[in-house]
Amino acid sequence: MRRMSSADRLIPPQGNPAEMFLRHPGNPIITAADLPSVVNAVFNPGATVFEGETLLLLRVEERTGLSHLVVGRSPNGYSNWTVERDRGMFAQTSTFEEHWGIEDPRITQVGNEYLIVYTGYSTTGALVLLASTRDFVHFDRRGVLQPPEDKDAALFPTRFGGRWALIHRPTPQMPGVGTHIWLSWSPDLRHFGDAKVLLAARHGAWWDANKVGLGPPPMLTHAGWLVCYHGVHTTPSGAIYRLGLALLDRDDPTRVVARSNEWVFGPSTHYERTGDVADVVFPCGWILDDDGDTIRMYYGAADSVVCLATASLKALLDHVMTHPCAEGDSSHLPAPPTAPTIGDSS
Ligand code: BMA
Repeated sequence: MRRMSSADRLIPPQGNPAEMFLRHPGNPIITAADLPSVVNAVFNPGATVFEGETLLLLRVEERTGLSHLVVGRSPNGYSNWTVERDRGMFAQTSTFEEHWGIEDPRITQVGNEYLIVYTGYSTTGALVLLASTRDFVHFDRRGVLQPPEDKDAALFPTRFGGRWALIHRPTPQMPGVGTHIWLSWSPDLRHFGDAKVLLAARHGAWWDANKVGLGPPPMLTHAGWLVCYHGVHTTPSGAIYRLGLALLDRDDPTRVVARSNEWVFGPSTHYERTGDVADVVFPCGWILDDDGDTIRMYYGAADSVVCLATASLKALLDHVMTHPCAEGDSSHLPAPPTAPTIGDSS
């Protein structure tokens, strides 16, 4: 048997059957060097199809540390990217909501309108904001959807019984209780309520223990809503951001039909393992190709560059459905409180 050399261990696991997404050989597809002015980093893009092209809303972090959302376009979604430095949403730093920049957009198309749910870095912490546009030139700011501390949010493209559904990720103040993904409802995109935990962080050694958050907006498939989420695994040398899958009922998105056990994509290449924040893959957008099966996932790597990975929708669905959540199964919910032990005086 051939002994494994240290060089072998450095080969990225392309084609590893456990990794369901294949990295584009041209990665990273957009870097700070592709912008006409000097910026620190470009990462965590939202993605959509606009006027027949793939449009990314790129998080561009200036050398002040503040981020804006800048338009990048490609005719085929793989190459020939154009970054329009002056086109996009620029943080309104005179407002408290966007005082320290805007980050991580998720784009949901509803008819001719694009609903952009993004994180505002406010003077009171991260909050969930909504803007809409029809042309990616003019942006109509529609206010705060969730107060701090909350982020990683996106809207579904359809209403359920007349109500909009928002997936989001509030951060509890109490230490040690887990940071879970929630779903809230709204009749008008202004008032939100009827909130429920949708996917809870797991516990202990799990890859998605303690902290999870939504990736791209949910994708409607014949089997239900496909959700890609990140899990944050804490190690002595820092956090590792990896991705997992869940499937929600088509008509009742609060019902989790399936949830993968293993992560399906994680940092392994040099551009994912090294950068401003090491060991991060963070997608905010994905697009189903015209072939009806190829998913193009756009993600930030190491909070520094923009990358692309593809997967087969059929393969993702086959995989997630091997982990069904039985009716009444609450394993995706936070663990119930444990009973106090005898002698516990607290
Ligand atoms: C999350 C978000 C992302 C970032 C990630 C890793 O909380 O702030 O913007 O990519 O952390 O640093």
